[in-house]
Amino acid sequence: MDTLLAELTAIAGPEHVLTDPDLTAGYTTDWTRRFSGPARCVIRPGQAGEVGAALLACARHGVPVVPQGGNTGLVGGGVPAAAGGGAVILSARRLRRLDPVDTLSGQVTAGAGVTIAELRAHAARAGLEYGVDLAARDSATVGGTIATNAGGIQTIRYGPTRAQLLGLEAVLADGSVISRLGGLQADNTGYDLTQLLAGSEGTLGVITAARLRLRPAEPPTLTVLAGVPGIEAAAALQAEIRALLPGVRAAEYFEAPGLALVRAHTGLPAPLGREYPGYVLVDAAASEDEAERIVVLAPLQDAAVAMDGPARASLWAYRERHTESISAAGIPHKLDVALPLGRLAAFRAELDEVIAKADARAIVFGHIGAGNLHVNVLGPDSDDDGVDDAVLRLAAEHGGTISAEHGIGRAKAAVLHLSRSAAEIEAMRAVKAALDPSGLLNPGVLFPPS
Ligand code: FAD
Ligand code: 2HG
Ligand code: ZN
Repeated sequence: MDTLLAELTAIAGPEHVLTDPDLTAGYTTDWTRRFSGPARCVIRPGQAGEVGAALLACARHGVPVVPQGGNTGLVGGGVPAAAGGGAVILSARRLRRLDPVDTLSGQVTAGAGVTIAELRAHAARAGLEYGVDLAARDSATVGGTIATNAGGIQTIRYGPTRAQLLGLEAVLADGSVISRLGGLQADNTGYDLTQLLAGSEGTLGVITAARLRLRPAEPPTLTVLAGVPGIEAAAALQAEIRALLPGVRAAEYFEAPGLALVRAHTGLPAPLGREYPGYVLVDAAASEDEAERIVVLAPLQDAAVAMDGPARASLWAYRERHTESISAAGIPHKLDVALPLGRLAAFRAELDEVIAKADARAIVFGHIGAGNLHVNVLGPDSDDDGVDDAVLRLAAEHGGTISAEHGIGRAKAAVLHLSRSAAEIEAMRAVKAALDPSGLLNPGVLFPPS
């Protein structure tokens, strides 16, 4: 056993340092299967102190560390580089503290390894709700969603993960611990290190716990799935519904090719009486009066309307099962862009030309209420970035961003400049250099090679 391995084994115990390829396989390849890299080992610390000791040991040996949560990330940020020199994967999944809900403040402290489903269920038992929800809820973790600043289906209602974040505990590259779990809602004392770590994608520190804001429970009572002629009509319809219903929580979009893949993969029946080029799914907390006000809208004449849990879930399945259904058809290039709502139609039309030139096919869906489209491209080889570049450039040309919610990871590090100015990248690099001077935390993620 090499010295580092011996030190890590002494820190976390032999059962929590994995080297057997059968055991590490689930950690070294990402959810999409597009990104994969060798790891010297996987360490699964059980508490923040062990995280600090592990980071110090790796630093002494000059070995890079890749923090990982549920490994549901879609931009390759949670697995080592393909040509990596054998990083240590630090899995935060065993950091499973989950304190009782503080109902007075509407807050909770959760360990980085708690899943979003567990957190949401915990909040619900106290009559409260955690504002972030996403289809990966059973595996995605508190730490991973903070590190990526995950969005999800409720972003238009409650904002992304950083909007739920009141404080966190994290271990920095030098092993020091920063801890702000006090839950102060008013605290104006200099740089906001909590928010700095949100969206840092494992490059500034390992998040071990977080203090999170909860919301009064507001169960959705109405789900509507309507067909539309295209994306422009979809953007208009969701805006019309949101103007009539103040309680809209989600406004989602998908298209006929995605629906066909979902139906082929799941065996679900057609959702509506006929086929449409596009579909809008809206979820809302609405009174019966409000519901009646919107079901008379012209585009909703052939809509499916659900008002109880199981019926709502069966409508959501058409949207939420896109990701797994696409993966069943191939290894996708996942491009997660957002555009001003007024630019969606122009972007969508030009996207077809870009995809045709690449001899590929695109499945387009997403959180249309936030202008966020998931462009999944099937066809090009995994290591061929040509189509990725073309689609991301197109989004930037239309005033959009190259990442709405999944982050930059390894997948988009080389094109960060499409969404960030040279001055911004320089400032971000300065922060990185100050907190991780040896560059051992997730090298190759977020920043283009210098
Ligand atoms: P991982 O994948 O393990 O890691 C993601 C990144 O965070 C990596 O850079 C990693 O280094 C870093 N990281 C992980 N844990 C820590 C930690 N404790 N400290 C520091 N850094 C850490 N994303 C959305 O935003 N919205 C969606 O609607 C959405 N839906 C999805 C649906 C499906 C079916 C799938 C498979 C994915 C979806 N995702 C979505 C993407 C993914 O779930 C999110 O990016 C999520 O935040 C990743 O969490 P994780 O725990 O799996 O992190
Ligand atoms: C979603 O909104 C996720 O379902 C995954 O962000 C998107 O698979 C994707 O591209
Ligand atoms: Zn999404």
